[in-house]
Amino acid sequence: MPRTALARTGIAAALTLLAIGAQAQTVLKIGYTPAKDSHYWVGATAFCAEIEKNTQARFKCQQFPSSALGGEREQIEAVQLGTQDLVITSTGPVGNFVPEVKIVDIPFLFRDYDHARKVFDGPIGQDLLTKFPPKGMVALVWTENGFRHITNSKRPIVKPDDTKGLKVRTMENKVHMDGYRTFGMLPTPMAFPEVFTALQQGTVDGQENPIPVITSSKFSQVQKHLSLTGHVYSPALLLLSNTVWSKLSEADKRVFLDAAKTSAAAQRKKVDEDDANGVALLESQGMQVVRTVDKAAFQEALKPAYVAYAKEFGADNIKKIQDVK
Ligand code: EAX
Repeated sequence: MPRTALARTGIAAALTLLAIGAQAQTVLKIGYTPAKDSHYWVGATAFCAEIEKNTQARFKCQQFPSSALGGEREQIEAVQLGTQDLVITSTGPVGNFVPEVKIVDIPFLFRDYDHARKVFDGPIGQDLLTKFPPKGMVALVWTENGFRHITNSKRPIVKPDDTKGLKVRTMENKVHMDGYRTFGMLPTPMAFPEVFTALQQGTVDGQENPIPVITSSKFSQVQKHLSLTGHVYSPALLLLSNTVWSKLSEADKRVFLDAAKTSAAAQRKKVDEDDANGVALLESQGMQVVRTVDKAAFQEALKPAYVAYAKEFGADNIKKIQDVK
């Protein structure tokens, strides 16, 4: 073969390889409500790095932090439809899609991080993950938002009575709202993208979220008081559209599930770090922090709600979660 022809063949072959490479690369859209550098971003970044590395870059991600793809309910709907590939979401709106999940949103159900992580990584949590595929989504892993605390612009909160009459933004979550009403507060459900402005304009007096959300959302700019109520554990999930999952090879499915585990570990680590450092940071930004909250009084106030929870979810099922050591 003459030299130029040989060169041409070589170039053509290289171009074909490039084309195959380009064709075979799938870019997955992953969204979440917290900002870049938040715990969700850490989780997403770890997941994306793992799948890219372990599929020889046949898969990579494009990240959409800061609610760029909407609130959590909207993003879950998009994942269900397959117009969005992945979402990391709190369980806030999840019970409206997969009712079995609602039980984990009961306030004061989990003693501490250890307890919660054990439940979600154990049989109870893993069984809940199996409820998602019939709803059009694969729940790859339980990850974490953190224990939620109340912030507000009016006064320090030590006991339930201090919340009386406060308009507090909550997630669109009936289990939370029913519980919080027993504290005395007026729960106002609202999608996350609206929260900062609502706090700024005084449409609501307060909100409740874990430290990593309070710091990454800069709520200290619009809230004076932080009470470390830890009134509910807020789990999170990494959800993948069935549309993507059903096209994956068995080997790629394994890669995605392993990547999800790595991601959850990284996200939980970031929650730990933010919980350890975030409160002092918020103080330095001008927030007044109540560290000693009368948790027993909050639990006492919650008793009527627990009667209703037991009716709805079964006292046995609640006890099964509480009994995990
Ligand atoms: O998942 O809506 C909320 O308050 C959530 O905690 C936030 O979107 C992160």
